Amino acid sequence: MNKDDKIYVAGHRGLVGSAIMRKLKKEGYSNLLFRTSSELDLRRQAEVEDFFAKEKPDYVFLAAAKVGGIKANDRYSAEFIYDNIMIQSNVIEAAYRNNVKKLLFLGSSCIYPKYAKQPMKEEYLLDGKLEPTNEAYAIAKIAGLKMCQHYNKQYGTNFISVMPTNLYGPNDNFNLETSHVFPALIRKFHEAKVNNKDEVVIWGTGKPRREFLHVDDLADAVVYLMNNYDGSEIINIGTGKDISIRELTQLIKEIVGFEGKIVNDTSKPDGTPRKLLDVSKLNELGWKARIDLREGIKMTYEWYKIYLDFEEKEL
Ligand code: GFB
Repeated sequence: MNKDDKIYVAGHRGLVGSAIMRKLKKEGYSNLLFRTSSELDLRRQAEVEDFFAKEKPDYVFLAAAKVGGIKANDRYSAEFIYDNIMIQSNVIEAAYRNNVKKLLFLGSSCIYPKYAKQPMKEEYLLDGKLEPTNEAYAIAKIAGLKMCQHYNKQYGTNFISVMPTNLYGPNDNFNLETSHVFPALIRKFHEAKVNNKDEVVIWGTGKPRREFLHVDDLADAVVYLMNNYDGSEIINIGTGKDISIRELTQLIKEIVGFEGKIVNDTSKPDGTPRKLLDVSKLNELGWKARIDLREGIKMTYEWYKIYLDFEEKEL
C-alpha cells in the first residue's frame, strides 16, 4: 500500500477496526475511508454498491462484523449468521466489481472443529463438527473465507483471509451479557473492587484454555500481511501460547487488585475446550506477536479506567 492509496476500513469503530485505524494513521497512511453503520448499512446491497462505485477504494480491511462472546453467539445465532453473511457478501462482491486492488477478510479461530488437534493448523478447517454455541458465526466466517478464495480463482482478485485468535484491548465490548471473557473479567473485578464486593462470579468451570492476542498486535499483523502476503491460503494470527480461563481470572484479579473470592457458575457453557492456533505460517511470513499477556492486561485495565472517567463526565 502507498501512503496516499485510498484505504477503506469497514468497521472502523470496533475493537479491531479502531486498532487498524490507529496503526494506519501511525504509519502515515493519509487517505483513510470509513463510515458509521448509521451512515452505511453494510447489510444493504444497494447502499454498498453505491458507496463502492462512488468512493472506489484501492484497499479494503473488512473488519465489520457482528461479534460477541459465547452467550451472545448462542442466543442471537440467527442475527449472527444473517448479519455476517450479508456484510461480507456485499463488501466482497462490491470490491470485485470496483476493482479493489486487495481486500483483507477477518475470520476467527472459532471456525475450526470443536475437537481439532491442537495447536490448530489452517488445513484442519472443515475436518470436524463445529462448537454448537458459535456454529452460526463460524459458518458465516467460513463462507466469507471461501468467497475470497473462489473470487480469487474465478475473477483473479487478490482477497486474502486471516484467522485471528481471541482478541482484547481498547474499544472492546464491556456489556456483561454480550462480551467476551477478557473484557467481562476486567469489568467484573473492577466493579467488585470499587464496590467492596466479597466475590466475583465467572462462567463455566474455568478449565477451557484460550489464546489471547492484543488488538494492536493484530492491527500490526494485518497491515504487515496486506503489504507482504498475496495468496488464497488462510493465515492464522495469534501468539502461539494459551492459558486456562482460571489462570486468566487469577491474573486479571491480581492486576485489578480484587481480594475477594471467585465463584464458578457452572450453569453457563464452557464452549470449545481449547483453540490454540498454530502460527508457524505467519512466523515464516516474518511476523511475530510482541505484546505479552500480563502487559496487555495492565494496558487494557488502564485504558478501561480512563474510559470509565470519560463516560462519567459525559453523563
Ligand atoms: O470469550 P468467550 O465468551 O468466547 O468465553 P469463546 C471464553 C470462555 O470464558 C468460556 C468463559 O469458557 C466462558 O464460559 N467465561 C468465564 C466467560 N466467565 C465469563 C464471562 O463473564 N463472560 C464470558 N463471555 N465468558 C467465542 C465465540 O468463543 O470466541 C465467538 O463465541 C468468537 O464466535 C470468539 O469466535 C473469538 O472464546 O468461548
